[in-house]
Amino acid sequence: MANVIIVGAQWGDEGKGKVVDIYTEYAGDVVRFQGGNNAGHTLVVGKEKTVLHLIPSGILHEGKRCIIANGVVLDPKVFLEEIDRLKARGYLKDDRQLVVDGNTHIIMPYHVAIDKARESGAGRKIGTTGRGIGPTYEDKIGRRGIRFADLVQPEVFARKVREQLPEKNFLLEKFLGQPPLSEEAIIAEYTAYGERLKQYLGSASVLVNASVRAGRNVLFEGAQGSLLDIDHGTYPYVTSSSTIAGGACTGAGIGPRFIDEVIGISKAYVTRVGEGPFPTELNDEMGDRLRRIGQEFGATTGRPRRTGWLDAVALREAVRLNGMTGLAITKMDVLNELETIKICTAYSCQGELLTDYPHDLEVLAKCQPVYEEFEGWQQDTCDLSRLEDFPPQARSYLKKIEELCGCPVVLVSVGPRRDQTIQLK
Ligand code: 2SA
Ligand code: GDP
Ligand code: MG
Repeated sequence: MANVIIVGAQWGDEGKGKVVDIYTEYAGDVVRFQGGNNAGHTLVVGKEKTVLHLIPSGILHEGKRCIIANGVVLDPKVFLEEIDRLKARGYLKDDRQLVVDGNTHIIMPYHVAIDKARESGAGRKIGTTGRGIGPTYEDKIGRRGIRFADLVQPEVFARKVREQLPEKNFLLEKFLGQPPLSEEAIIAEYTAYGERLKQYLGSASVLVNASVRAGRNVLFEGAQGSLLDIDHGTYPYVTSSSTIAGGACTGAGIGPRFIDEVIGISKAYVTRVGEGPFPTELNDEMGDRLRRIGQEFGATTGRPRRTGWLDAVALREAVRLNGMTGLAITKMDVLNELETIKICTAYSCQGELLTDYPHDLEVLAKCQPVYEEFEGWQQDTCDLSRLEDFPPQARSYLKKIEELCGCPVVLVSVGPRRDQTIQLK
C-alpha cells in the first residue's frame, strides 16, 4: 500500500467510510479533498457506530493525521460539533491530529439559506442535502468566497462578510422570499468559531507532499460518488465538486505522479439519493427489499435511498473516469437471501445496444437496462473471512463484475464491521 485515492464508484454511500477506516492502518495521513458535510461516512467498530460528515474517516486511529484539504467546503459549526462529539467519546486526544487548509472555503449561513430556499421553491429540484454545498462552491468559482484563513482573522472575516452580505440578502429577500440575515450576528457567531478553530490551520499541500517524500503513505478519502461528479456525473443532478480521483490532486495540492493506486468502492447493487436518472432503479417489492435489508437511508439527512440492480455500464464509466486500479465490493451480504440477482450489462436505446454510459440525459431517459440473471447463493456470508469459503454463486458474481468492468476486485465487504472484510490484495 502506498498513496491511495479512495472514491465512490456509484452515486455515493458505497461504504467509503468503512473502507477508509480499514486502509488507514497502512497510512500516515488521511485527507478529505472535496465535498463537505453533505457526506455521511459510517464506521462501525465493535458495537460502536460513528457517522462522520467532515472529519476524515481515519480519525478513530490514534496518531493518524487527518487533513481537511483546500477542495473541501467547511461549515464551522458542524465541524466544531463533530470535534466535540469525538472528544466526548475519547477520540482526538491530540488536536495536532487534525489540520484544516487555509484555502478551504467556508459554508456561511446564507449558503445554507439559499440552498434550502431553492430546493423548496417552484424551480427544478436536485434533491440536495440542504447543507449549502452548491452555493458555497458557486462563490468559490465566482471568486467571492470566504476561506478558513479568513475565518481565523477577525478583521479580515468581518470585512468579507460586510462585502458579501448585501448581495446575498438581496437574493434571499427579493428572489427567494426569505428573511434577510444580520451582518453583526453572523460576524459575532463566526468570529467565535474562528477563535476556537485557528489551532487547526495548516497547509494540506505542504503536509501531504512532505509525507509522500518521507514515505509516510497518504490516503485520500473521496466523498459522494463518481456519477455525482460536477463534470462527469449526471449533470445537473450532481454535487458541486470533483468527486473523481483527479479531484484529489487539485483538492489537496499534490501532483498525479505521486498517486499509486485508485480504489473505487461499489455496492453489490446500486443506490441513489436525491433526484436524477437511475436506469436500473427498482420501484417494486425487490427495491423495497434491498432498502430494508441494506438499511438504505441517508447518513446525513435520513432520506430513504432509491435502490436497484448493479449497473455495469455505469460502473465501467467510473472505472475509466478514475483510472481505477482496484474495486472494493461492499454489501455482498445484502444479497444473501435473494433467489435471483441481476446485473445490467448494457442499455437498449431505441433499438440500439449501448455499452457506454450516455451523457445526454434525454438519451439516458430512453434507455432500458439489458440484464444478465444469476442464481442467488441464499446462504449467510456475514462471518466469512476467506473468498475460498464463499458460495460458488457469490464467487461467480464477483468474477462477472471483474469481467464486465475490466478491473480486479481487491476487497469484499460482508457487513458494516471492520472484521467483516476480506482483503484480496
Ligand atoms: P448536495 O447537497 O448539493 O451535495 O446535493 C447534490 C446531489 O448530491 C447528492 N449527495 C449525496 N448522495 C449520496 N450520499 C450523500 N451523503 C449522505 C449520505 C446523503 C443523505 O451519506 O447518506 O444523508 O441524504 C450525498 N451528499 C450529496 C444529493 O443527494 C444530490 O443528489
Ligand atoms: P459512505 O458515504 O460511502 O461512507 O457510506 P454510508 O456510510 O453513507 O453508507 C454505507 C452504509 O452501509 C453504512 O451504514 C455502513 O455501515 C454500511 N455498510 C458498509 N459496508 C457494509 C457491508 O458490507 N454490509 C452491510 N450490510 N452494511 C455495510
Ligand atoms: Mg454516505
